[in-house]
Amino acid sequence: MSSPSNAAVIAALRQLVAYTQLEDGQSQSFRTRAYQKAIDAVSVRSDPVAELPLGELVAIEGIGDSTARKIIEFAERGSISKVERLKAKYPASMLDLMRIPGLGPKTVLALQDHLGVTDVAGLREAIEEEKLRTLPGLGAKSEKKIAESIELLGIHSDESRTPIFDAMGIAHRLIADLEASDLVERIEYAGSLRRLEETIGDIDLLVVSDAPVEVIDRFTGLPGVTSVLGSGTTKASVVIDDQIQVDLRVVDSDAFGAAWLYFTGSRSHNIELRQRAIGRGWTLNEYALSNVDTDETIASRSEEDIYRSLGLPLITPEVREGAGEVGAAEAGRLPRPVDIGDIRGDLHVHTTWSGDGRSSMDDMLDALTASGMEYVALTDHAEDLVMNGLSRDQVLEERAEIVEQRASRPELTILHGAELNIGPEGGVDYDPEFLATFDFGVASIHSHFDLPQARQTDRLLAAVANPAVNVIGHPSGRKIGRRPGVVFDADAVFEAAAENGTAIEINCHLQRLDLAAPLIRRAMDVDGLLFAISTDAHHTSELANLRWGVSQARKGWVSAERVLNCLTLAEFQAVVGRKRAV
Ligand code: DGT
Ligand code: CA
Ligand code: CA
Ligand code: ZN
Repeated sequence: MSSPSNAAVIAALRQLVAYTQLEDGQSQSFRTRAYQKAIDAVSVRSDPVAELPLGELVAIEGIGDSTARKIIEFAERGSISKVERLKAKYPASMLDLMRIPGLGPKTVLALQDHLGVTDVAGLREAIEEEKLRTLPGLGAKSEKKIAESIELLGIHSDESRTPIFDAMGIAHRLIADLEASDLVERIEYAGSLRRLEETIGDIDLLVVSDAPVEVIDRFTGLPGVTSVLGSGTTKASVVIDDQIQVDLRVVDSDAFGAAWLYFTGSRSHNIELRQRAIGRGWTLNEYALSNVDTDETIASRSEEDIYRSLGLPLITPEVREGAGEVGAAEAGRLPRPVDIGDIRGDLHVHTTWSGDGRSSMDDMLDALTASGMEYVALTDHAEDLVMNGLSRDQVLEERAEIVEQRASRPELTILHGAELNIGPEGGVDYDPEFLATFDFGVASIHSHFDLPQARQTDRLLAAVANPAVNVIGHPSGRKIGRRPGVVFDADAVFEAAAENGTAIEINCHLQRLDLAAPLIRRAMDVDGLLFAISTDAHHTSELANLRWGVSQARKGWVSAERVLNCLTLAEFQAVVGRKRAV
């Protein structure tokens, strides 16, 4: 039995954080911070930490003695006894409750203590019976707000879909666990996850293997499997962490392309492809594209082969929505998909200068250089974010460090930027003279999500017109599955952005993916509008999120010419300089 992957260790530590929040009755404590530090530390390592002895584990910076012991426990037993103990006290459905905006650990505990409510169905009932308002610290107003969050987010008791951030984490962990055995020749995810949908019904995995029965055996016995819904000789369905269903199929390597295409969907994209096949006297199914009369296989090994045989270029999974992409591809109107290799800089990055940054500037710059970036805008929070923002004195101190860093890093162009906070009236931090001393500005919404649409629009328009603002960061402020984000007049904001030379961010974090894909497509229709695909990393491990932003850009049919950070350094500097000279 091989030891658990780092992804599995991270998942176990995340669960430990959630249950500890419940135990402590608060979102942050010294213990949760210690676990979080350990998660960060594990997430940047390539060697499996579960194989290390205690002495080597505690020698890793960020992993303390108590957390190291829990990792060892997990490696040896497949679970952490503290989590097992807390699971008996707090049903897993209480973790779902903690994700609802307005419900912190304290309130979730009060729900259990005072009302016996431990899941979303019970919460809905309590709201209907106006019982929520009787809890300490809550009232009729907060009861109403929580009811609205449940409606807006479409949180249902049974048929709930999982936010992509959570589903992607689980999928990667399962893939790592299965790859750790020698049974798997190839493993890929398909379905809505591969299409980068915002929420996922179930995870679909495809495996190529000479030993299908053993693969199924191993899959249904993995840590985290809370029930096995069905299992045969080439496929199985399980539930992971009481949270999401995972379907796994073992397929023939000769038919891999056909299977991957079929199970990636979407259904309507597949229907269009099948109709094209039928038009040529062929059939397309999960095994092959083949000739009906002769039964001869035309293509099946790779998706590319199948598309080519159908007279089409490879259509990237993100756009397979049956929304006109097949016709556009045929007519050559589908843009060449943005590739991660097209990205030359990261324009939204935090360091420990921000109160919530978790990697030093030095570590961040090392990691950016290692990932091949030519330029970066360091954008620590500005003073209006009370806990995390930098005072003017701190800004100047940070600038001095940047000047030093530039001297020793000729290969990387470092801009001193700031992440400004857009206030309720559209104003931002500092004053115009001080703002002009920065090289770059990202402005984003962090509060006042409830204002009416017209005021949100005005707020964004003011930020777009501000000469110190080069990019509007995570424009809606949404968190998928948790917070809906502000509603604004998108056409007005996009047109103003194009006119002012202000780019619109595509935030790479899977909890954000902000702008949403339908809005990106609308923004693509506005001539001259540029996007910024930015990680908003608070730790070096989050720089790898770049791939999700690139994927989101593809989903919005974005071409590289329309991306500010795909421009050469000289072009990029010209665009930034034009805006700041206003
Ligand atoms: P989800 O799981 O609800 O987030 O969405 P999908 O798209 O992952 O749907 P799922 O898991 O039911 O099926 C995965 C893909 O497999 C789906 O996008 C298309 C394909 N597929 C599955 N069953 C059928 C079917 O009965 N007919 C067709 N045409 N395609 C199917
Ligand atoms: Ca699925
Ligand atoms: Ca499925
Ligand atoms: Zn940020």
